[in-house]
Amino acid sequence: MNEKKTFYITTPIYYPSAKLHIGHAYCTTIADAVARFKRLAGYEVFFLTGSDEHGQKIQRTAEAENLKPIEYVDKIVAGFKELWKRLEISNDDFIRTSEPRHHKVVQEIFRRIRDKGDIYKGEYTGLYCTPCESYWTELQLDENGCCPDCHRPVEKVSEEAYFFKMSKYADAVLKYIEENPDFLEPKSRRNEMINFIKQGLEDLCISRTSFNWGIPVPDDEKHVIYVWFDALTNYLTPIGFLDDEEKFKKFWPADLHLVGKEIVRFHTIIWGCILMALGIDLPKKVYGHGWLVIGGDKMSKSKGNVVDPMLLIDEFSADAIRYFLLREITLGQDGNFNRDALIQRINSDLANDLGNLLHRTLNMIGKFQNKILLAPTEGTEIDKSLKDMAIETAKNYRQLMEDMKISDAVKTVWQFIGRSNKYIDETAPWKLAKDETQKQNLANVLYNLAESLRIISILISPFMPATSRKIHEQLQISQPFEEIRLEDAEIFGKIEKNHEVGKPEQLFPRIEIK
Ligand code: ME8
Repeated sequence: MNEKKTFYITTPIYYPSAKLHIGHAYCTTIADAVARFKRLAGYEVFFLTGSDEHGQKIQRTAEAENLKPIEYVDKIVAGFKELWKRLEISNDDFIRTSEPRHHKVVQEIFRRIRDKGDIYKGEYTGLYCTPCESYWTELQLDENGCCPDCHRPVEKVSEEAYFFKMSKYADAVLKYIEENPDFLEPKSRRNEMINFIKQGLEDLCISRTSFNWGIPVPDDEKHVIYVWFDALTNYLTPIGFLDDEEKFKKFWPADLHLVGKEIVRFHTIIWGCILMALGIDLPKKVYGHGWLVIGGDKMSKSKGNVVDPMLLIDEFSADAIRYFLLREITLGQDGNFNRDALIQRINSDLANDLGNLLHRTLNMIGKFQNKILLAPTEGTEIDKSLKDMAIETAKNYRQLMEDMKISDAVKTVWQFIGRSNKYIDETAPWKLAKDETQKQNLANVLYNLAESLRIISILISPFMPATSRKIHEQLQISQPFEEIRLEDAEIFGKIEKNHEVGKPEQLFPRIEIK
């Protein structure tokens, strides 16, 4: 039986405390490129993103705006969804932690772990700012040891809270990380986590009584379940954890949790301990990507250096932004966001290299062969080397994408685009067109260029879905766009003879640098 391969990929669920910035769009765009690649490679994909809506901060922000917390988050989450739509994010579900389907899962997990004795009631002691009604850790305090928000003194305060016995699972999670080298990537983050666990894990405080915007603890409703115990479990909710056993079996363990580097610890250690307590397999891979920085500083609302992705999309198009993020930043490392570099990439890689290749090719097929591609023959050495490179590119691309070397995969495709442009210069079809004896050579060159573009349009579809579709349409490929698979890019010569291509239309206008 030909069993379908499945792939379950998640982004973090984002806090709706602020407008999303280009750093959040970066994480979601990578996940989208991976999800689209896996679909292209024939996997049945489930791609999840969502919003992490509970907590005191959100409750307080809502109150300041005279709104109920749910009214406040509804507004913000609508903005998330709008952004993901504009960026062509192809998520299969959007989970909100405020949804009843999620409450049910969190409470059931709490019950199961409590029933086996791994949750107990204790006392949480922290540094409390009374005017802000907030707990802070030592590290979060300002330079005078005061509240980082209002800068007034904090005091040590205790409240009743539930704790999860993380310490009990420390050794098992450590062993798991050590024995499964693929579980945590990039590899550089593994040692960090191993050292962290070796210093000893404290039990995790998982409830609060000082606010009520959260999921109530079953049978003890003055407590709400706090932060990670609520947030991480989101990954189980949409794939049928409590209500569709077959679906759950199909998609769990998750193939990839893609997260920012600062939350790798929660996704490997805390999540690992929770899942072990539940007797559920750990995800296959947690990948920690780097940050988008501006002049060396992490982009974040509190630093006031955020770039609004909506404005960028309005100005440059979603595909241009996607291209820049995927190409410019090596996954796993921090990368600089820079407007001039973005404009330069658009002008050189998109308008010039890709845009011109399509435009010149379609123009020449129109002018010299009345838009018709004639049957090709084997051709010259130059023709052969182009064809070989096309096949080689598709093969390398598959491997690089499987290895999450996304930026290298983009570069490989652009090398082939560069080669194709050079092929035009080398074969000079305008000269061939003037010579009756070169008719077959001309037909070969134009056919090979159209085929190269067909292959390029497939390979770029995970990065730039709209551009891929435009090329597909202008080439007038008869195979429906949605049905195209990676295998179609691994064969040179799929376009039928006498195929008619369309009119060239500009893909990316050049941007004037002010
Ligand atoms: O951490 N560059 O939510 P969040 C790259 N709710 N990535 C960035 C970034 C930047 N400048 N700024 C933020 C949370 N991110 C939790 C997650 S998951 C069960 C709960 C990334 O909205 C960040 O690294 O603060 C993180 O992966 C994601 O945005 C969500 O951040």
